[in-house]
Amino acid sequence: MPTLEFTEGDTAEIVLHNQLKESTSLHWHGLFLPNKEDGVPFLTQMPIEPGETFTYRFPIIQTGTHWYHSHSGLQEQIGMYGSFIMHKRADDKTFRKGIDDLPEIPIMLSEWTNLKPENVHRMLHNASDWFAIQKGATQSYAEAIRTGNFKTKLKNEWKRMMAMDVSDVYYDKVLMNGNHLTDLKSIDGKPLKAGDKVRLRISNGGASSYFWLRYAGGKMTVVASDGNDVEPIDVDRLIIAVSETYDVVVTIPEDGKAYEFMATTEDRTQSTSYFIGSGTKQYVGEMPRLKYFEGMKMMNDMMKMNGDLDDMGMNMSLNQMDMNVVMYPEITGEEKGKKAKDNGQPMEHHGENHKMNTDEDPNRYNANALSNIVTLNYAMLKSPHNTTLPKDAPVKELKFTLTGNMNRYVWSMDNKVLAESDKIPVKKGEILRITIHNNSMMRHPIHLHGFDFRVLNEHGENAPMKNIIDIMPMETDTIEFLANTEGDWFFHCHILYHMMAGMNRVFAVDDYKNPELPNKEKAYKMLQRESNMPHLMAQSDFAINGIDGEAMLMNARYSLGTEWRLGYNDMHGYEVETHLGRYIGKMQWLMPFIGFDWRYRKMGMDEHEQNLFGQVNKKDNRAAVSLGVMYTLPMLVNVQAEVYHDGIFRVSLMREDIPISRRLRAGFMVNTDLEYMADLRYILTRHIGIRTHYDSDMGFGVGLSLIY
Ligand SMILES: [Cu+2]
Repeated sequence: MPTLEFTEGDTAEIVLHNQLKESTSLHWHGLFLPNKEDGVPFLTQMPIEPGETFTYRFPIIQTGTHWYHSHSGLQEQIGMYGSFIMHKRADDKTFRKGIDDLPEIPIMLSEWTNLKPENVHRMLHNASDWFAIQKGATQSYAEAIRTGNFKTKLKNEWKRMMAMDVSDVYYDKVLMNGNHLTDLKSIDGKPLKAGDKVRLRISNGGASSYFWLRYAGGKMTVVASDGNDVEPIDVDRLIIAVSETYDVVVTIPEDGKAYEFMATTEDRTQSTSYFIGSGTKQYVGEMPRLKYFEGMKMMNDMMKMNGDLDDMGMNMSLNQMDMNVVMYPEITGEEKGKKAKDNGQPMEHHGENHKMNTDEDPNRYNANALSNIVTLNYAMLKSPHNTTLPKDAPVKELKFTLTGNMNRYVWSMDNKVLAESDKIPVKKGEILRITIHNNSMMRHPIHLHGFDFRVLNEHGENAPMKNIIDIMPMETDTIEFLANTEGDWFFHCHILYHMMAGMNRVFAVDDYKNPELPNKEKAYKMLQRESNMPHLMAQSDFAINGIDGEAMLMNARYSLGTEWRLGYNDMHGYEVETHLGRYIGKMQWLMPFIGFDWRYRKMGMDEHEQNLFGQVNKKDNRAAVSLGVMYTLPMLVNVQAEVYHDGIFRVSLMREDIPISRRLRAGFMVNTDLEYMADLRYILTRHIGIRTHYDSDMGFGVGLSLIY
């Protein structure tokens, strides 16, 4: 979408004609505006239906680099975003000569997947490991054994973790302003030459990707974040969180060369570049592959058996301690056994000296202490102005813990999704001081609509102003802002798939009468429903000895699933089991359920089998209702205990998807009916695998396994 440019004092009037076949909206990210212009369907306006026209009109009362995007469904993933730049007036007393008058270029970072975003969303909820296969990040047992990390992998599964990555989704391409590679030889018709400085106004419009930003022509100077000026600071690299903006000044050192400005996804699988200047291309170099097993060791140390994280007394905050440095070869050295190879990158050779760090080193996660590479963090951001809030305003203190689990892809605050939480009432004129602690295994970029907040750091009165704060696992950060504009303001994780999973809250500042929203209560219910939609998963085998499979419909708490085992004759039998369960607790290891079983099988002489408890199990023709409970044990083994209305009791143990190698998965099941099953599945594509299994009822089988 186009870059929109304004100057402070303008009135923005933006007319949106919806020519899509679905409803839409536009949110003005980081802007101060009346609540009814904020563009969140069911919270600040009704969805703009196909064929409708909606006019957004608001005064421009701030400056800086911002952006805008659809706030409807998953439209942000497929390209509905653009830069939104507000310039200072020439007489602005904050105008910075040498910065605000530089030639500039807006850069919109984005990512592209060939999959429909609805499928990405579904696959994340279904714990599909297809993205890990594409990234080469399966972290299988074979790989663990080959690299001497077998114990690490065992401990990881003992602590009930699945293979982790720094990001969830594999993307086919990442882009700057819609292009993979761009030459920037001139700005506004003026050719760039040695000594010229260029201001890059960078917004991360990615739905779930963080990007590392690096420049081949020396240090970059960060001059603003989230549209707010900061004291210029020179860095070698910075990570830009989902939806953050940074203004970065780069210098062209020599004529006849084009210097690469590169954005690399945090998982380092994709990158995109601008070449600034004209002539021979000067490359900044690819970032080395992450050391996943080092990351796994680190997570094993942090993870307690109950699923909480233990920061081991490090009081982490403001991105200063990045646990992920253990995975960065450029900081902590090449993987054991591998020699650091010279790839002509003078910037990235400092790690080797630091291999000897012991576990007690207080700086063992401090990238800036471990190497000569200067990485930006929030402690380094300082506002050029006094940003303190009125001393006499009442203060309301709030605390949020970011919670969730990877296995079921549930993301919440205080273990409640939006569908389980009311709006948080705030009085106009109150200061909200919010402390956020991340007790989940992923980082979350938390965004506040309608206001900038102070990020409390060591700069006191000059604390920087932002509207996004990225919070890494185990970090605790405090922000504060003056709630002086009435309305319902969204507060949420900006990773699109986390937001859609329910990691959201709403601050209701006073009782705002919104003309765009005649029935606020009903609209809020719709918003709650939209962020907790059920997901379908289905899988079935078509083997030589029968068909077995399952289908499941799940949301944040509930799961409705049906399993079937259908033989090709009466002797093998037919069996269908249906369960409706509710997951309990943050980690969702416990699920009580009610069930219904139906089975039919001919045993030949009408003989009945006894189970482990001596109960006779009439298998031939049985319909039974059950009550049961499923629990995930260490090693990700599920134990399921079920009692049927006729008194029959059954306990089963099962494990699915043991990652043997990159594409090979194993599973097993045993139960007290003396049934057992073992299987191996080789994953060919996202939907197709080959599966072989041995089943006590149906015998040996091999066939195709289809997954949706
Ligand atoms: Cu998140």
